[in-house]
Parts: sequence; structure tokens; C-alpha cells
Amino acid sequence: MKQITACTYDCPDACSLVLEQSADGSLRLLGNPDSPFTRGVMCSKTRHQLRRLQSPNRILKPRLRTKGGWQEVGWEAALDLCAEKVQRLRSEPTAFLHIHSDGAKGVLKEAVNLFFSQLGSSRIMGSLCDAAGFIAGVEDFGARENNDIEDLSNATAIVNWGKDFSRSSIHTAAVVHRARRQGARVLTISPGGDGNDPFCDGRIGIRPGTDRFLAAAVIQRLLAEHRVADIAPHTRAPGKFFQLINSRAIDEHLSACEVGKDDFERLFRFYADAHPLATVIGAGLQRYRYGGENVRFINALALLTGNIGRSGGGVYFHLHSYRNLDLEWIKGPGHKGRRAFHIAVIGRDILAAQDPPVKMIWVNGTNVVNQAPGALETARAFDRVPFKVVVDAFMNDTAQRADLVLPCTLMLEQEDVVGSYLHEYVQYVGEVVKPPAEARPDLWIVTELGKRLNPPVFMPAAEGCLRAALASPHIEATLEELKAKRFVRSKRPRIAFEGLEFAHADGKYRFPGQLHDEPPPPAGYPLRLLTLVRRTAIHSQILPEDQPPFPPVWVAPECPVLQGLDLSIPVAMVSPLGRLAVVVRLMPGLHPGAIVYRRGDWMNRGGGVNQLIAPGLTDMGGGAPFYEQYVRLENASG
Ligand SMILES: Nc1nc2c(c(=O)[nH]1)NC1C(S)=C(S)[C@@H](COP(=O)(O)OP(=O)(O)OC[C@H]3O[C@@H](n4cnc5c(=O)[nH]c(N)nc54)[C@H](O)[C@@H]3O)O[C@H]1N2
Ligand SMILES: Nc1nc2c(c(=O)[nH]1)N[C@H]1C(S)=C(S)[C@@H](COP(=O)(O)OP(=O)(O)OC[C@H]3O[C@@H](n4cnc5c(=O)[nH]c(N)nc54)[C@H](O)[C@@H]3O)O[C@H]1N2
Ligand SMILES: [Mo]
Repeated sequence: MKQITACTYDCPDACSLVLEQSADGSLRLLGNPDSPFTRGVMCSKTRHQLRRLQSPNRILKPRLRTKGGWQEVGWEAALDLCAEKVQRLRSEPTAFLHIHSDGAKGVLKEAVNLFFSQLGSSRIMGSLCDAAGFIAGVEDFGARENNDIEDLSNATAIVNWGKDFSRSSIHTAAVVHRARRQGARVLTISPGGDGNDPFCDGRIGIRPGTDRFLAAAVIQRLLAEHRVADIAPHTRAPGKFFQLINSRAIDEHLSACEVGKDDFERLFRFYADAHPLATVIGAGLQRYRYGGENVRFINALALLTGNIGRSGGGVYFHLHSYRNLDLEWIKGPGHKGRRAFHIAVIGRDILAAQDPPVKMIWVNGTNVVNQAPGALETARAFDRVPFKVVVDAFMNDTAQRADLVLPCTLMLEQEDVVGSYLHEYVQYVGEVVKPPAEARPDLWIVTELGKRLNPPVFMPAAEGCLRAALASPHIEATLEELKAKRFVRSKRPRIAFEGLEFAHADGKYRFPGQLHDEPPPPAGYPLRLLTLVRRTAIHSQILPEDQPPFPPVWVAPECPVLQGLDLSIPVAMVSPLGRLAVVVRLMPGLHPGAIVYRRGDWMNRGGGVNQLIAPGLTDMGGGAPFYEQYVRLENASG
């Protein structure tokens, strides 16, 4: 038997999937060959999902913290307890903080937020993901829009600013591959740590966090050679921007980003000579203090070379996953006025909260203690809050700090509708695996809780939520049609900003107003810590049984830190916030001032790199500047 569904991981690709059940009952998960975009290919992380569902470490019943440890309780008792705790906070709802993310994507997971908006509880703002780069695009273009990802195959050249095609989006890699077969040349710019070699014709190494200077250098040369496209009527104050670019010499820009003359020449020739040229921007380069600025200078370069608003050109960055669905109704009436905590500094904000302090936390769809920077501070903040409910399926670093853990259903066990932050298809997600008897979807949990409150908080039924989401101007499909077809393409134009009509009120593009210096490493901490995605898992959704006791890190063979380090005895990676025992490996091609860690392993299994990373905010969007952190390596006894 074959059943079709879609991947709900927090991954751009949102693959269409087929679950095959053979006569003996065994299950196989495969890519769906009938999908117009994902075309039968599924990545290696999704391959692990069936094992996750059946893991012996999965939480199968509600668990209550008691003095002696964890005690399993029934759903009735668990919900009654939650209701009693929430009821006490009805008169001061902002003492109740809701923290959520995209553990599983979908309309019904988003709908859970309506429960909290009706209560008027505190919410989170910003994001741990792509907020700086996203808002950079909004500042420049007025809205975050890409050409259709399929149009990337029409490029004659592609410049990839630090997206790891091989790990973070295999279907972007597939389109890049198609473009190359048609003759496109591809250049990647990165400090290393990516698996892009099979997908590109060359790589330019760059000092981490400094892409804005490389883009500025190319723009300056274009200006000097009068090669800038005639975009002035479509932009606001270009002269001021050109002054900013010319306020330093090209050599100064290049030394700030540590790019040599030959590499600069190569990149300049790409942007000056290839038309149309598409620019792809990864999320890595916006995980710095000036991450938004990095993206804005690259956007400007694409515009000034005449590559915006045309087929084969464009700038590609993450889109909004739900842009083709209507989820406005979830925000509730008082959204703007609700008390909000920055997720990127969540521990600090909880600890500092007054009038009222945080008295209860509800977490769903995020391992926030593990994934937000400043993990030890977040853990401390959780310990200070009297009552924490965590809805999850595994005893990760966040669940471990709960007072009550509620077991949720997981991907393949839940009906839903998803969009994608890469492609234009909205998909129906079928429930194809029977969930464990006592696992529940998030929406069911808050619905049952709402009924127990006085006055009650009512939640729409799942079907109503899906129908409301589909009432969007961007797609044309009823729920029945979507169920039958499985995927519907949005009606958005294939080319973004055609005619150079931008989404700002005056229709004009905006250039960045500042170019900030990149500070040198702080004394004693020479290595910039790049905490990158891993191929075989989505974020921290790694089975505890798969985590090695000592996480590996990679440095360049010529990394100066290796001198004076004895690799035959244990090594610690140290930041001002803490230390982690690691195993050191070599990665040729990596910037000598960088160290790579594949993020997502748990503190309670010997990992948890966010213990070492300082909380903070990016220049735009309330993002987390994870890669701003510097560390050192030392022998553990040292
Ligand atoms: N050091 C460092 N840390 C980072 C980053 C970085 O660059 N460096 N980048 C980060 C990025 S890009 C992101 S997007 C975030 C991701 O951070 P999170 O959003 O916290 O992502 P996950 O680690 O996947 O945690 C999701 C949790 O949801 C659970 N879950 C799965 N399905 C469901 C469900 O249906 N319901 C409920 N209630 N739970 C479910 C999973 O078991 C898992 O524990 O963090 C990031 N953290
Ligand atoms: N397998 C897998 N896929 C995923 C995820 C996952 O956890 N696992 N998570 C998904 C999510 S939510 C996200 S946000 C994306 C993230 O996907 P990516 O955008 O690929 O993000 P990162 O892994 O953070 O960074 C990727 C690359 O950025 C480069 N880089 C780092 N710093 C710089 C810099 O200063 N300049 C330049 N030019 N390059 C730099 C590094 O070479 C690194 O390989 O992946 C998604 N896909
Ligand atoms: Mo992300």
C-alpha cells in the first residue's frame, strides 16, 4: 500500500513523500516521483524519521516532575493540572510565556498560537533562523520575494554566497545542477565548511562575517568602470550609497574580508560580464552581528548589475513559509500589544522580566534551551520559573527542565497543510502512520485545555483551520481539491519585482546607509565558531542513542592554534561562557581563523554548543548572531 504525504521538517524543501507498507507490515519512506518540484528525491535526514517514531527513547505518556523524579500521569490529570495553573494567571496573562518554533511545520501547528493570543499571554519575537537576512530583503525591496526557484536554471552564472547546497537544501542543489548542465557557471563564496564543491566551478575563501566588504569592493569597481546598470530612477538616494562605497579604497574592502586580488578579479568578472546572473544567499552569513548588512550589500550588487526583475537573475534567500496561506486570523486582536520576549536572548529576558515576572512557560515545537544562544542562562531562567510545560516527544535539554512533559504526535502521524520557504507549492500532509496511543497533536492539547478554563477558550477544529488557511489570494484550491491533488502551485509571478517595481510605498529600492567595521578576534579567543547544519538531522532532532560522547570540531590544517595543542589527549573548546570536551579533526580549505561544529547535539549527552555562544541580537530582525562567537582550543588539563 502507498500513501502520499509531505515532509514537515523546518527545511526549505518540503518534499513530497510516499509511505510504502509491504505485506508483512514493514514501512518504507521514499520521495514522491509525481511531485513537480521535489521529483522523487528525499534527503538523508528525513530517512531517519521512521526510526524516530519507533525510538525506545520516545516519550509515550504525560510525565510530571515529582521530588523523586518523573511520574507518568494520565491525560485527564495532566490537563486538569495545566488548567489550574493557567486559570490562576487569567488576571495577569503576561506572566504566562508561550515559546514555540517549527519542530514540525504546518497550519495546525501555527493555529496553536491562537490559543495563546486569546489568553493574551506573552509571546516571543525575532527568530533563531533567518530574521536578519529576511528583514534585510524587506528593507531593500520592500518585501521578501524571489524568482521562482525553477527559474534559477535559466541563469548563465550563479554566485552562491555561503549556502551549503549539499546539506541545507538538496533541491536547490538539483536546480543548480540543471543550470550547470545547460552551461551555467557557479561560484561559491564561503569560509569553508560547506559541501558545495560538486555543485560549483570554483570557490572564493572569505573571512567569516565580512561579505559586505567583498560586495562593496565589486560595486566600487563597477562604479569606477561605469558598468553600473541604469537603475537610478527605481531607487532612492543612490548617490549617497555610492559615496559610502567610495569612502574606503577597494584594497581596504578586500583586506577587511581577506579576499585576494585574483579571487576578487574572478568575482568581478562574474558580476560584470555574465547576464543574467543569479545570486543565492545562505543563512550562514547573516548569523553575525552585522548579518543584515552583509545581505543588504549583496542585494545591492545584484540590483546594480541589472540582475533584478528578470528571468535567470534575482536574489534568492529564504522566503516566508506561509506566504501563500492566510494565517492572519491566528494572530488574534491584541497581537501587536502583547508582551514579547526576544527568542535570541530568551534566558536573559526571562530572568529580567518584572511586572509581572514569568510564572509559567509553555513550549511546543522547539528545543529552545538547546538551540538558543546562551544555553546555560536559558536553563537557569527555566529553573527560576515555577511551572513549565513542554510538549515534545523526546527528553531533550528543554523537556528535561519541564515540570510537565506532554507527548506529541510527530511528522507522518499528523494531518496538516504546509507551504515551503523555497518553492511555490502548498501541500496536503496526510496522517500516514498511526500515532502511539497516548501521543497527541498540539492543537488537540490546547483545545482540551481551553475547554477546562473558566471562561473557556475555544479553538477552531482542525478542518476549519485548514479551510481558513486556504482562503488565500495566492492559491486556488479548496481543501477537498488539495487533498485530491496533493500539491497546488501558488499564483505568484515567476519573476519577482519585474519592471523594477519594488514593494515600498514609493515603489523604489532602498540602499543600506552604513558599512560597519568587522572587529578583530578578542584577546585569547582566536577562532570564529561556525555552528553549521548537519546532513543527517534537522537541528536538534537527533536520537539520543545516535549522539557520540565527544562532539567533533574541524579546523584548517594550517590553523595556528594547532601548534601547541596535543591532540593525543582530550581537548576543550572554550569561550568566556563555558567549555566543551571535543575531538579535533582537520578540514582542508577552511579559513584558518574558523572552527566548525555541526550543531544540534544535546547538553545532556555531552554536546550542546550553545552553552558557549553568547546571546545577542543581529543588526536587523531580532535574529541570533551565533557565528559572532569566538573560542579557543586547549588541552583539557590546561
Ligand atoms: N549554535 C547555533 N544554534 C542554532 C543555529 C545556529 O546557526 N547556531 N541556527 C538555528 C536555526 S537555523 C533554527 S531554525 C533553530 C531551530 O531550533 P528549534 O526550532 O528548537 O528546532 P529543533 O531542534 O528541531 O527542535 C524542535 C523540537 O520540536 C519537537 N517536535 C517535532 N515535531 C513536533 C510537533 O509536532 N509538536 C511539538 N510540540 N514538538 C515537535 C522535536 O522533537 C524537537 O525537540 O535553532 C537554531 N540554533
Ligand atoms: N540537513 C539539514 N538541512 C537543513 C537544516 C538542518 O538542520 N539540517 N536546517 C534548515 C534550516 S532551518 C536552515 S535556516 C537552513 C540553513 O542552511 P544554510 O543557509 O546552509 O545555513 P548554515 O549551515 O548556517 O550555513 C551554511 C554555510 O554558510 C557558510 N558561511 C558561514 N559563515 C559565512 C560567511 O560569513 N560568509 C559566507 N559567504 N559564508 C558563510 C558556511 O560555509 C556554511 O557551510 O538549512 C535548512 N536545512
Ligand atoms: Mo533555520
